[in-house]
Amino acid sequence: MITNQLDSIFNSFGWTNVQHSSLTSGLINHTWKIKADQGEFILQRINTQVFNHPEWIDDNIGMIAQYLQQHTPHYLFTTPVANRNNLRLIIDNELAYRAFIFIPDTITLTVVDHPIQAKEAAAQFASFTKVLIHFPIDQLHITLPNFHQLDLRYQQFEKAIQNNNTDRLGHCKTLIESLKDNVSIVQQFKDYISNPDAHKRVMHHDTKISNILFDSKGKGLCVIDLDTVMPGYLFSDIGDILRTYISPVSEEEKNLDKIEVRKEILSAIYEGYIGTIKDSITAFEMDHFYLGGEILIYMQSLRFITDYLQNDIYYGKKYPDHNLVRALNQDRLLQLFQEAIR
Ligand code: GN1
Ligand code: MG
Repeated sequence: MITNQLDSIFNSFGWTNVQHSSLTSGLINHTWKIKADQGEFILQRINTQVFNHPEWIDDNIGMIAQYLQQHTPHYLFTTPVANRNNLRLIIDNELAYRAFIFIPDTITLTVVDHPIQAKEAAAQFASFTKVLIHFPIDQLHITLPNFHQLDLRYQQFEKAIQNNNTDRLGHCKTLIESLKDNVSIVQQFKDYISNPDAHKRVMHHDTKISNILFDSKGKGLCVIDLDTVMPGYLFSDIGDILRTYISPVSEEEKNLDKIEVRKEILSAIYEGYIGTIKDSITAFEMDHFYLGGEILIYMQSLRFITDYLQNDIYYGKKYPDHNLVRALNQDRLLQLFQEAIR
């Protein structure tokens, strides 16, 4: 069924003799590597339940591509390719697709196992925001409203507890207490975004290591997966880098004893990110580097447990308590992170 659907997409791009393989590690969208007579491509299907306006993603990327072309033409930026009808976004059966040219001799990583990788990736996300520091930000669409709005995520968590429409509440009492104990992070978030020295900037909002292309020597080349590119604050990208790079195991790990904060990775992230962007940001933004980590790790635990209490309506799951495990994992990471930065 999916293959048939993809056939019509392949056809719309005019690709012949297509071989495709699944690449995704994300929870929301799906990605394939394509080999065809016409070349090698990356094909992505956008989850339109999450992104209600996929055309906004396309608009944003188009505006940014044009701006970069004018101001920093040497900056490597991957723009979707047009199909035979000259469309970069193809809607088929209520699903949205787009394709990128595959840049040869590049690789992506799924885990950080060396500080150099963390530094390179952090530097790439920082340079993305830096080359767009004077971009007229109000022109960008908000592709996901309130995406990293921690106060709202907290309200959703409280509502899920109140509604209690599953028999799952009893499974997460201790976790819920621990999350409530950390509620002061919500106030710190509010103080951050209302501070005049925290500026709205063009942020990526999904900075996991697999969203960086590396060359064969391990040098970071560019950022990819631009669906969540929209106005935001530095804490978002810094925080999600910290959240997803510092531990040797990911949010999927069930054995919480394997979660760790690797100090050498922490320093590498700071060097890579701040080293790249320091001349373009405020002292306030720099000083709140680690708060970003607390906000994003905390928010992720809230989002996973909220989804668990709502019967897994948002994140995919592979086993019944999957979202509970993810939430517990992130809560442990938060605790270890707080110990590491104090
Ligand atoms: C989702 O699909 P993926 O993995 O790129 C989510 C992120 C979460 C992440 C947790 C649009 O991203 O915010 O941090 O899962 N993206 C959206 O794994 O909700
Ligand atoms: Mg993504």
